[in-house]
Amino acid sequence: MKMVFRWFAGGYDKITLEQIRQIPGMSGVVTSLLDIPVGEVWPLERLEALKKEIENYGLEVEVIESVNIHEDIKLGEKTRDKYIEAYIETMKNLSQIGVKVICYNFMPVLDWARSELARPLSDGSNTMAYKHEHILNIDPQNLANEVGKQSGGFELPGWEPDRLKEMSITIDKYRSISEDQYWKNIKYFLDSVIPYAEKYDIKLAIHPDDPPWPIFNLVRVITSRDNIRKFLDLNKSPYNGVTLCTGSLGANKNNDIPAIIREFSGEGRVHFAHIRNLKFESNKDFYESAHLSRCGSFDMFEIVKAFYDTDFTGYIRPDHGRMIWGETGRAGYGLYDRAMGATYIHGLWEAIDKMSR
Ligand code: CS2
Ligand code: MN
Repeated sequence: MKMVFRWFAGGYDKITLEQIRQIPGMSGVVTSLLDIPVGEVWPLERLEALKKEIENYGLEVEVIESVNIHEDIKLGEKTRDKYIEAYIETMKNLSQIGVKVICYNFMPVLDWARSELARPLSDGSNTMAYKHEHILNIDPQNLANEVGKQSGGFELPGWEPDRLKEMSITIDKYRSISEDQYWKNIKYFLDSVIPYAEKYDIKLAIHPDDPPWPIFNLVRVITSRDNIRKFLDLNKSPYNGVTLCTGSLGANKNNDIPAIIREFSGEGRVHFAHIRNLKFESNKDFYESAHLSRCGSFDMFEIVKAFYDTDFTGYIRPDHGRMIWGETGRAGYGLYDRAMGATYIHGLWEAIDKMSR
């Protein structure tokens, strides 16, 4: 496996490449061009400059998160082909700078949802939290406003302004789309882009829906073992794979994360892993804890061991962390807690590796 760290390029991050290179065992960053509107081609010159900037710090840029999918593709509108063409062109440009994996998601309109971005914990740190009751009783526009207010001025991945602008109109369009139709739209996308993924040698890795159940009556499908199986069977190329995000999938207690990792990583269909822990407060309520098993509800040893035992050769990044030591910044994406998360995962990996020799 290769350990990587999410970094928001183009002045969107206050964490520097100089800081990231000093985290032990970091091979590279996971990044994107946040200013390019969804549906437009990422220009090769911009990507070449980005690669140069990152490589100056001895870091690689082999994983992109995300190249977002235009709503017209998800909705299956007639205009989708033009956006699919742009997607393929972006993949081609990314392949030219040596990108190996693209993480994306297929959630309607919204990406992840939380009810609080900075819940104070008893140790003085703060973290993101999800209260189901709150999400049930708020409309999406108000949630977007709340997220905006709590974000401290940082553009949050998944809550980009161009996504929120026409949110209510887009949400209305989804009302007429059945789950069955949604699966068809996913398949149409996959069958269009996967041949090019093969040609350009870039693996596509869908991110699970977060939380893994419908919110605001919008369909959500990448939510469970069975649905991931269904997704992978839509197009059986090994280039059609998943980003195994423990915190997103694991928010549903019925999802047995180590078993899901063993199954799909064992088949070589997991290309990227997001590793983080959650602490459940009730069935559907949780906060994002520190990475250690003892701090949350997941068995992180079993999670890392499942990757190890299936000879996982993809990329791992520590997912969201808390804000600690007085740090302020983009919710979930501070420096310190994620750096400790990465080191902890390295520690588990080394121990498992040595024990199994
Ligand atoms: C990420 C997602 O910050 C997060 O919650 O895990 O926003 C992720 O980047 C996207 O869903 C991937 O497309
Ligand atoms: Mn994730």
